[in-house]
Amino acid sequence: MSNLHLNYESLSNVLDPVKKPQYTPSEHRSGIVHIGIGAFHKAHQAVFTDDVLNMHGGDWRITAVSLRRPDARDQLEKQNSLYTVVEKSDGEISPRIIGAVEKVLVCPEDPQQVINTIASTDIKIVSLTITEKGYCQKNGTLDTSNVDIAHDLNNLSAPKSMPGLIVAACAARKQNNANGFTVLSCDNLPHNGKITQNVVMRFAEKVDAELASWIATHISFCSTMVDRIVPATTSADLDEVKNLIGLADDAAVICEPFRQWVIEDNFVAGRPQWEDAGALLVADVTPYEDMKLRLLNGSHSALAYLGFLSGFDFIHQAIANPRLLALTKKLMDEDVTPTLNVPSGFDLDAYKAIIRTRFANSRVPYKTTQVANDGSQKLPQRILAVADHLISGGKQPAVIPAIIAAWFQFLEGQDTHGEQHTVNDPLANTLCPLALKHKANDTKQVQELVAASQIFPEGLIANTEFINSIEHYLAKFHAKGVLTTLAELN
Ligand code: CS2
Repeated sequence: MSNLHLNYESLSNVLDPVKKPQYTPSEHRSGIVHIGIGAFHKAHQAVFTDDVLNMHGGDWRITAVSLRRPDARDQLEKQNSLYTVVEKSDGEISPRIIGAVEKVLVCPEDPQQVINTIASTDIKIVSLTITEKGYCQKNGTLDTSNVDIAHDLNNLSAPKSMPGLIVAACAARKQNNANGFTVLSCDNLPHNGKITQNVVMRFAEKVDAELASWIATHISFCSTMVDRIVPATTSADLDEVKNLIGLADDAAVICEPFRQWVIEDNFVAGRPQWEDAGALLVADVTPYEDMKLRLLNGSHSALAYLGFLSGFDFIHQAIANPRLLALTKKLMDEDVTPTLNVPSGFDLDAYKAIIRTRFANSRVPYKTTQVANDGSQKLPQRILAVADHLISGGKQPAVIPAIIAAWFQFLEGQDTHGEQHTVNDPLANTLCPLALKHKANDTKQVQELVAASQIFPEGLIANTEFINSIEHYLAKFHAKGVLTTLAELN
């Protein structure tokens, strides 16, 4: 087996029947800067864009930016930024080489280069997958107590945050009398375009009122709903890819065949014809966002916490458990469905069933701990918004208190056998010591975590029945474990 890496030179050696770019990547320039080059971007937006390049060509390749680490650049640089995406499900393995990424820039190494790149009029779109916490927001607007924001307000030539980088690039673009661009948020937040606009505008207002007004007239912010299950790549995946393509690829990603992208169509400087690659361009993405965040991501988080506490390492194992499957169905049907505004003609039952089948795909193993990361950033839109909606309409949620109780127990950082696990969450230093300290007092643990997390809407905090129900589950989970408790519930 060759030790040669995938790159422009070795591309012709890629084994059949692996699909390759139908265009010559080096002949196409970047029209997009993408901030946050993780596995998800490589298997989602970059694939849609690669499809468009295959069909129509154009200067729509992607210059990716990493705001933190050099890893993605180091993997891709030696490969001329080519990499493999392998779609996997039972009975299907479909590898293809993606040529849409032109290069990766590492912001901390040369922030000015990144600013100048976005300031160039070649760039029509700046897209984002920076995870929920990358928005530096609180209640939908800029969190000025965030350390990166405080840093950037004083050091705009070397920004660390997304709002800082976009505002610095806009200042350079304005200086050049250049036109505007579109910011396209691709993270799992509701109204992600609006949130991006809010944080960028608040940041700009703090820097310079004239710049803020330039941004208001020249930059558009589009919301999108993105969907594809893309776990972190493992070294076993890389070995498999090497066999499939006949070359080494350190940047390969594995994903499910399913992909969906719903995009608010409000571009000020043009866009690739993503609709030809299957994207849905709409005036308002809200109904799609709500369905996806609450049904898919909400159930994913439920399976992550309850599944992890039941001893399951992977989501496909958790959903194979009849009690966890029953809870997931209850969450979807009884709690989430009444909160949705379903577009006419949309088959919601089929959508829910497909999500459960996707979770069961054991060929794309997704760790419960990966979904469990950053709960304080994910649960507000996935779970708490649903409970708030129901309770403000006078209805108690059927299973949401159990999911919150599982999150609280997860924050203790040790399982029922006393085995330790790491909690990755920006609020871990605040929440984990409290969870552990009050482990033996369920009432106190709930009170303290609800208060300290600052993510519970007022209506939930004030609803005694709801809070009591979280306590009730927590006490049972502590006493009997999750699966025994759920057996009694069903
Ligand atoms: C997951 C998502 O890790 C997580 O929080 O829920 O990454 C999920 O896999 C994607 O949103 C699917 O589109």
